[in-house]
Amino acid sequence: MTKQASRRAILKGGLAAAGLSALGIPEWMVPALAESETLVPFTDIPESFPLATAPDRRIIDVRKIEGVLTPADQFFTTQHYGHPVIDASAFRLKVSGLVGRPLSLSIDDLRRMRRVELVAGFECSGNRRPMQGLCSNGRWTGVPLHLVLEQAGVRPSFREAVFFGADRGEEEVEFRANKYTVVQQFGRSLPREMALAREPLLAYALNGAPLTRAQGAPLRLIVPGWYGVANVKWLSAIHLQEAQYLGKFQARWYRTLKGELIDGELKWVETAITRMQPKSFIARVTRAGDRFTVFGIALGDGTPIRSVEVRIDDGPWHEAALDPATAEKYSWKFFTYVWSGAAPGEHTLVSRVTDAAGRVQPTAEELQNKKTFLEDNSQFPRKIVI
Ligand SMILES: Nc1nc2c(c(=O)[nH]1)N[C@H]1C(S)=C(S)[C@@H](COP(=O)(O)O)O[C@H]1N2
Ligand SMILES: [Mo]
Repeated sequence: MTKQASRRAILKGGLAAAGLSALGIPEWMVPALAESETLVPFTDIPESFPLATAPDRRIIDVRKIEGVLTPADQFFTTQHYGHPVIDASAFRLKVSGLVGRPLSLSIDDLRRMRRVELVAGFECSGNRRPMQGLCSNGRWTGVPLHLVLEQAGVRPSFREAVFFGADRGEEEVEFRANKYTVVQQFGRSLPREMALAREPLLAYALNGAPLTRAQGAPLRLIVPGWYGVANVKWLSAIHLQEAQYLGKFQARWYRTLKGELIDGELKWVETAITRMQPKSFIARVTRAGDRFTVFGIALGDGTPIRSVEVRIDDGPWHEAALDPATAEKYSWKFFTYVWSGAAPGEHTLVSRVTDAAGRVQPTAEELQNKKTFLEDNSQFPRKIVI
C-alpha cells in the first residue's frame, strides 16, 4: 500500500486522532480531518468560494487538501487558449533548429526511452490570496528533457530552447505606433543550461495515469522549481536557437516590474518569471477540544527549507513541524503547528518560510516595490474567530 493509499484507508476507517497515535502514526501525517476535529472557518474565505470560474479553469480548495499528491481530476488548471484536442496516436514531438538531427518522436518512442518519476508541486505565478488555490502537487512520469536533446545532438551555438504548445490564438502585437494581428502558439523558452540540466522532464503521466487533457495530454514539459507557466502543456515542438525568444508569454505577459535598491539607488527592473519565490500560507485550522492545529503549505524552487514559522496575533514566531511525507526536493511541503490555550475572540494567523539560502518570505510591506501582481509570495495573515 502506498503512503497515499494508507492515509485514505485510515481516513475511510474514520479513526480519530487518538487512534492514529496508537498506531504509531503522528496525526499530523494525515492532513485530512480526523473524526474528532472540526474545521475553524477563515473569515477571509467565504464558505462557497468559486473553484471554477470558467470551464477550463479550476483552483483547489486549500482547506480540503487530503493528501500529498493532488488527484488529477482536482489538480488546478489554467491556460490562455483553452484545451486543444490532440490525437495521441498521430502525435509527434518535433525537435528542430540548432540540432545535428531533427527528430519526430511518437509517445511510444518517448516511452521507450529512460523513464523517470519525480514529485513536483508548482503554483501559477498569479497565485494569490485569499484562496491561494492555483497550486497542486503531482508525481510526474516522463523522459528527461536532456536525453531527447542529446539524441538530437545540440549544436554549440544553441543558447535557448523554445517549447511550443499545440494551442494557438490570435494576438495583437503592438510595435511603436503599429498593431499587427497574428496567430501564434503558446511558447516559452529555457536557457541552454536549464534545458540540459538533470531535472526538466517531458512528462506523459501524472500520478501513474496518462495525462488528462487539462493537464496537457499527451505530453508536457515539467520544470521542477519553476512557476507553472514554464510547464508547457500539449507540447508539440522544441526549437533550439541562438536568439532570445521574445514571444508574448515569455517577454510580455510573464514579467515582474519591481524597484530594487542598487548601490543605494532605487532602480526599476523588469524580470522574467522563472524560479518560484519561497512562499508559505496557512491552508486550514482545525480544532479538537482546546487544541488547534494550524496546517499549511510551503512552495519554492527546491532549495531546502530552514524553517516554517507561525505567528498568532502579535506573539512570537513558533517553529512549525514539516511533514516528512513531503520531503522530496520539489514536492510542496506540509507544515503543522499545534496551538493550545487559544482565547475566545478574533485572531490573526500568519506563516513565513525561510530557506537554506537565507531567503525569508517577505511581508506585504516589504514587497511594496513590486508593482505587477505576479510572484506575490508575501506573508498572508488570515483571520479566524474562536
Ligand atoms: N500550452 C500551454 N501550456 C501552458 C499554459 C498555456 O496557456 N498553454 N499555461 C501555463 C500556465 S500560466 C500555468 S500556471 C500552467 C498550469 O498548469 P496546469 O493546468 O497543469 O495546472 O500551465 C502552463 N502551461
Ligand atoms: Mo500561470
